[in-house]
Amino acid sequence: MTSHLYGDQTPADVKNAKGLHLITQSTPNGQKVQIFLEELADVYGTEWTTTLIDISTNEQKKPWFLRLNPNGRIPVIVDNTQSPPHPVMETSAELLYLLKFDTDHRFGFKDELEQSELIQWLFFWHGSGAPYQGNLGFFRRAKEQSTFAINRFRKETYRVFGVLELQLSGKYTGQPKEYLAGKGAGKYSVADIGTWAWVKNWSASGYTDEEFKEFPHLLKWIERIAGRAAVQRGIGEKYKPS
Ligand SMILES: N[C@@H](CCC(=O)N[C@@H](CS)C(=O)NCC(=O)O)C(=O)O
Repeated sequence: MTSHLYGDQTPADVKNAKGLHLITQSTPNGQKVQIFLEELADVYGTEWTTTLIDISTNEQKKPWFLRLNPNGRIPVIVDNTQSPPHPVMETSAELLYLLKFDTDHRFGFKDELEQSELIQWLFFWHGSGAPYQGNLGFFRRAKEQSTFAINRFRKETYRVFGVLELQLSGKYTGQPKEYLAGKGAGKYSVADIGTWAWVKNWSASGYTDEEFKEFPHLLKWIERIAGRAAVQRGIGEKYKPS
């Protein structure tokens, strides 16, 4: 146990966790990590414990949380098998950290060029997808409505969806893909997990069926991934507040 990581105010289930511990709420960012842990459980029997918090109460801004993630945002994982325990913030960094448990490279690649593709798509969504779609939601829900801001983020998010469609359709590469990264048709990886958790909410983000008709490959990709048992568990009841 380290003195700086856990304090008097740290909830007991966080402080007493022995192995991998996830602190989350089932938002798109939380779901990325929830889904990957569920996938790891199916293949390797990976175990972890979970603390659900309610970000509307600003629990994530309290000192006990900031000790683990100074950015004050969920999700966070703490690997208590390390000495001292190792906290990981930022969802894409968390997915990459958890790849160490994927010893058979089921959700990542041994080949360094394929892994480079995975990292490109993971970063693409982290830097160019989540912030746009997240801000679109923020401004759509805001009491003070700004048409300028809504239009900006609506347009950019739609453009980014179009980039995913381009990659999956193979329009310029001649290689249609089932998944974002990997040779040939690609392989389901953490790049898809990180992206899917957000993109699946396109309708709730205010896009119409008509607009999404432009993205047939993206729609099939959303369905393909939604069909996985681990994905359904990762967004399911287990992560809803009791
Ligand atoms: N870039 C961060 C974003 C995390 C993030 O924005 N989490 C949201 C929930 S989806 C959050 O904690 N919001 C609460 C807050 O901003 O206080 C990541 O990928 O981990």
